Amino acid sequence: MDRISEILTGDVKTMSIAGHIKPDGDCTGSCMALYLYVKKNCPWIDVKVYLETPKPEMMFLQDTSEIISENAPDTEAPDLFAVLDVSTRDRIGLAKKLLDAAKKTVCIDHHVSNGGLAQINVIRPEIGSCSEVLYELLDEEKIDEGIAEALFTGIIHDTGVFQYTNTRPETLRIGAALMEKGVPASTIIDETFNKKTYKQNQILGRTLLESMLMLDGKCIVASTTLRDMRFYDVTQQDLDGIVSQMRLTEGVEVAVYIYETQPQIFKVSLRSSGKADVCRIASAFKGGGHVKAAGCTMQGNVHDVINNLMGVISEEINKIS
Ligand SMILES: [Mn+2]
Repeated sequence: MDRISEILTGDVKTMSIAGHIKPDGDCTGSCMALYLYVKKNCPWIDVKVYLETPKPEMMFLQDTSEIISENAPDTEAPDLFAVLDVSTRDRIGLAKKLLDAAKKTVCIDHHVSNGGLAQINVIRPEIGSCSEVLYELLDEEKIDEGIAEALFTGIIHDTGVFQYTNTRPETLRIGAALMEKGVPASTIIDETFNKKTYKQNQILGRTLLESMLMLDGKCIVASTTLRDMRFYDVTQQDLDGIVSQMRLTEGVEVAVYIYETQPQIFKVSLRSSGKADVCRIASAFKGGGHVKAAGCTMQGNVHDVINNLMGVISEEINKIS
């Protein structure tokens, strides 16, 4: 399939759209963009969007109040079912059964691991966000400001505001085209991506303050215990982004952030500045991930966990220096 118009044909009277469970910015953005696009341009189609309640900062997108989060679809199967940003069946959630029931199914995605779960599959692992994959299927002149906002939001979330290595020259050209539709770019970037709650800033500050440089400054380590989390009244989600900030410390090759999920059980987050392979470090403790971002789970007290990690990390750092 090259154009979305190939499937939005006159015989399609009903359509459902779904993203993945725990929808992130790209998932919410791409699902809402397609929903708004069909509503605006295909008045003959009765379209529904199934998605777990998005994060509060995403709710400014047009028509998010129409998202169906609670009730699973009724028995009537739609003519067309589209899944976006979903790499495996079991991540579809509420609307999963429509994949077998719908007359026609399409999957639009960018995950390398997606083997193609629908009848028609547009899977582009070389593209940084599902929202960009979708954009390239849409007719530019049919994109209005609301659709553009949803696509723009999706793109900035999966590319870290055009900053990760998955950002292509074309990503910036698409971003520019969407801005020309009237997208308030800097407001969306601040409100949905940069903004932190006061509590999130407090735990970030405390973690950085108590971080330690080890291995001649090539490794930075910090920890958060359940006690700290209770003190600052934060959840695991509030800890997102801390390890990325630690990684930006000058001279650091590996950043290690550990936080307690249950008494004496720690989630270990590892980031590399480029040369060290943190996936190899995580694998030594039955974890995994990518070369530059990986994780594992370890048991014991904070000091045991850090000691056990340091042996493997110093080996990895010795390899690259
Ligand atoms: Mn995505």
